[in-house]
Amino acid sequence: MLTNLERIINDIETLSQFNSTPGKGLTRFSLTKADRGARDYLKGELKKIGLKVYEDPAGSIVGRREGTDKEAPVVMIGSHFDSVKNGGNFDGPAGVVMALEIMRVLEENNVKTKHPVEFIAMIEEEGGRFGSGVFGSRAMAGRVSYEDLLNNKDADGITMAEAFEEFGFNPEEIEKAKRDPEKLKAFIELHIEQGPVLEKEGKDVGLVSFIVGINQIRVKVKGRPDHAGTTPMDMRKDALSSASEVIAQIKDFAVKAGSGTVATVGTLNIKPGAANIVPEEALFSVDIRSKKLDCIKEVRAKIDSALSEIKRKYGVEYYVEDMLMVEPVELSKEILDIFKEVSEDKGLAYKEMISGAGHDAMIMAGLTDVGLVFVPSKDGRSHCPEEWTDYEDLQKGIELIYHTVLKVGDKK
Ligand code: HGY
Ligand code: MN
Ligand code: MN
Repeated sequence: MLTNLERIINDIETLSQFNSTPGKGLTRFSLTKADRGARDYLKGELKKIGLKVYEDPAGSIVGRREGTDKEAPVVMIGSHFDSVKNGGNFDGPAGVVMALEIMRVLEENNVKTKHPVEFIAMIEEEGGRFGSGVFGSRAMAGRVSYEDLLNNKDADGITMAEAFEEFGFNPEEIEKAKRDPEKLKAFIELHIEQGPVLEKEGKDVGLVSFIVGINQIRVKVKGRPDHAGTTPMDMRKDALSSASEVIAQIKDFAVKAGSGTVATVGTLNIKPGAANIVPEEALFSVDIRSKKLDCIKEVRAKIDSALSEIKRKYGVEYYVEDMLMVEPVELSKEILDIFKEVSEDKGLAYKEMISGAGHDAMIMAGLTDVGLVFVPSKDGRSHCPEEWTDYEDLQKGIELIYHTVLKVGDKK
């Protein structure tokens, strides 16, 4: 192996220290103190390698290594370095450490590639703080506006624009994060599988051919606050009771849509939130995913009609905000074939897979050729403190991508 296992372990373990909830899994929301610590570590490591290091207007960290042809489009490698709340140490950082270690090995071996190679560590992929997922990649795709930064707020009501300014970035420059597709040769990501398949089948790596589409919405049902004791049941506009009638049907909508469609209500907040007040507001999220766009649209349409039904029956109002809509996407067949060729050459057991999780790769596929490699997750667990990937498995995935970069980057 050309990569260094000790460095890989040290990178993951160092990054996991930059955490707002030590002892309760990893929480590293974007543009926070925990972000700052991870960011400084990564920039320091990139500078040690001698790369040109900067942050793009979206706050993603870039480390650029020139190719023999300075004008050639870039091979970009990386992932995200934010996390979910109380998550694990590998979701995102596994791909960031892949890129960091590959940059080190390219330099150590004085490898000359025709194409420049760029390390990228993106922010706010999870949308954990501002509810706007795959943010770093969407900014590169030109799908984030200054207005979005003014509208996206965290739980304390801080807008993304305010957080940008506080962190030292200019939110009004966001649209300059857009990348010219002509200047991109490929984007290659490594990610933990976040499911049980690779471990169960004893495979070293998953080679992703397709990523499901995702529609994430926020729903607000607005009723009327009343006294819980004196208001007769037929005179209430109970936001929670009526929202519950919609939420209770969502599982069925997904099952009936078929094709492995899934739908999840992951958050639910009540206002004003007291035992003796009829709820005025119920705010909940719905995350709808499918490999078929029509199935996503079907579930969404049924949710909309269920909402209009509770309005008719109970006189409540409702508002639906689209937080994310990404279509299902097929990844590059050419890069997939290189992954297979290298896996066979290096004796890696691989499985071609569809990803049920969303990744920056699905956005980057709208800009350039994209490859995505999964490494096994212990017990298939992720988005929880138990998330784990054996370091030797992570190293195998990194080696696969290293040799792929040499081919895609046209090693001289
Ligand atoms: O939600 C996802 O699938 C990813 O973890 N952001
Ligand atoms: Mn995740
Ligand atoms: Mn992730």
